[in-house]
Amino acid sequence: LNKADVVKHILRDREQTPGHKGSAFAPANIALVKYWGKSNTELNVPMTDSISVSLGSLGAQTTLCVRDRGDDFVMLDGKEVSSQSSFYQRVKKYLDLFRSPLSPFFEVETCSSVPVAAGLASSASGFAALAKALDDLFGWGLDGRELSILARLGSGSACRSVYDGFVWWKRGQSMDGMDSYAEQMNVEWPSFRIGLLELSTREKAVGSREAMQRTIETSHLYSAWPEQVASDLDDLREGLEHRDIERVGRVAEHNALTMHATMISAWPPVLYWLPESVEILHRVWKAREEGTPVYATMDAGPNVKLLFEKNADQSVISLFPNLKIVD
Ligand code: 2P0
Repeated sequence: LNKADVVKHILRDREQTPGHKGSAFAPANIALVKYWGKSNTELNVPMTDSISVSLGSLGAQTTLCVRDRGDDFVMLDGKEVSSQSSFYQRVKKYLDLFRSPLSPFFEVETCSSVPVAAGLASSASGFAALAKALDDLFGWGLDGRELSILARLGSGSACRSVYDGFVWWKRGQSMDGMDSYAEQMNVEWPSFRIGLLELSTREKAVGSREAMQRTIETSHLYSAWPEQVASDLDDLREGLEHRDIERVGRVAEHNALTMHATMISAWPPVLYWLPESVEILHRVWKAREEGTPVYATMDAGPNVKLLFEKNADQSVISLFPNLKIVD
């Protein structure tokens, strides 16, 4: 089964005539229990479940309409994206799944409020917003499960960006990935805070797609990863139910460091950290020793994200003056 079969299956009884315009917003997300490794690289079906938190108003706003000739036209933050760029190619390849004689080409305009330098995957909010904008353009009326599956075909983590709040992506069991989608968790925690520390604007050396594949193929530590994730998922779910920042922070930080340990043990090694990343980790641990419940998580880049509660925000800001708190 390939992506086109999945799309055909989801859209089998749906409208093919596009409307004038579709638009949608999707938030970025940060995983607290990470997704690292696929059981199906074509369909982005993950080896394990993962849990994330969406970033409110930080994300992608996308508007879409049909063009009847030429080629796809892509704008990002008000600028035309070159058809030579990998960004354009990735969008085009995704749109290939939705073409018909009534919609041969598309015009896509995306505005991203995700700070580029903060190391937040723009592909997650980008593909979630694109899937939702397509749904709006064609008037399909897809439900969350279907939107999540379509977003996953663009980028794995995008399937979590279909929702706000805390989100659980179930890896599923079936070969075609039809049961691999995200759902919103029933957790209200308005005082939970995420802080972003921007370290580097440099392009990452290895993309996460290649890095996770390399980890699976070459790291002996990878066999321990699914086990760690299974116990972290239970631990995190309970921590979230009790809004227990010490438990949620501990699980998230431990899970992130285990993911990095696993990829560092790949060959060639995948080490996203810069000296500043390590320095910040030490500062986080010192802050905890001195009584501030603040925790760190890191993704496929050198930047560090902090997790804490609202009542700690003054002390966290005084320790990390450059922190951008997500609202
Ligand atoms: C996550 N990351 O759970 C993990 C943690 C990065 C580190 O999902 O190949 O862009 O498109 O499925 O989703 C980044 O990987 O990869 C990611 P693809 P994706 O957020």
